Amino acid sequence: MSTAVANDRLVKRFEKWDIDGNGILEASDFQGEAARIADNLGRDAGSPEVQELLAAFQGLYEALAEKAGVAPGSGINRDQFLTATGNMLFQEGEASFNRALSPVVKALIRLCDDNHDGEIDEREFRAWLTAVGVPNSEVGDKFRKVDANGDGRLSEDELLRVLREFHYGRLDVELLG
Ligand SMILES: [Ca+2]
Ligand SMILES: [Ca+2]
Ligand SMILES: [Ca+2]
Repeated sequence: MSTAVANDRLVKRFEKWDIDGNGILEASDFQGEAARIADNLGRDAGSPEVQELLAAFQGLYEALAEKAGVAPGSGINRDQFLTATGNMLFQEGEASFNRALSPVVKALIRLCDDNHDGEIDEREFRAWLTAVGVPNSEVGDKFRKVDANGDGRLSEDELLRVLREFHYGRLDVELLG
């Protein structure tokens, strides 16, 4: 795959996150996305896990706004989003991507980790992926792709790697729907 694939995925990501479809990413879009995931998982909006996910999405939004050079209150348009995320992926690299996305991955793990072992087994992963809209029939295959060390559980590192590889256009497993 290539930069073109990566760019295509960023365009789709923008459109997905622009929940109200007004062509601008705002904090309210990110809050809406976090709330949608929590709701699909059947989690109570007032629970600490959902609050953590909302805070993580808010932090991601603010980090993107900063990279795009816009005040958080004014929103991020499509070109600004593509430039900011493109720089993050292809110039700043892995560490920058991990810094921006790690709180979201951590919060998602906490939200889906029913047996509280700090990792995601296949049953927990199924709830996660179907909550972000991935068809049930694709979950088993994706689980095996994410589980790099084959121990039957997904760690934060394994999940973060796959999220990164997806946005580099190197792997076809989408964890955020
Ligand atoms: Ca919007
Ligand atoms: Ca678990
Ligand atoms: Ca593993």
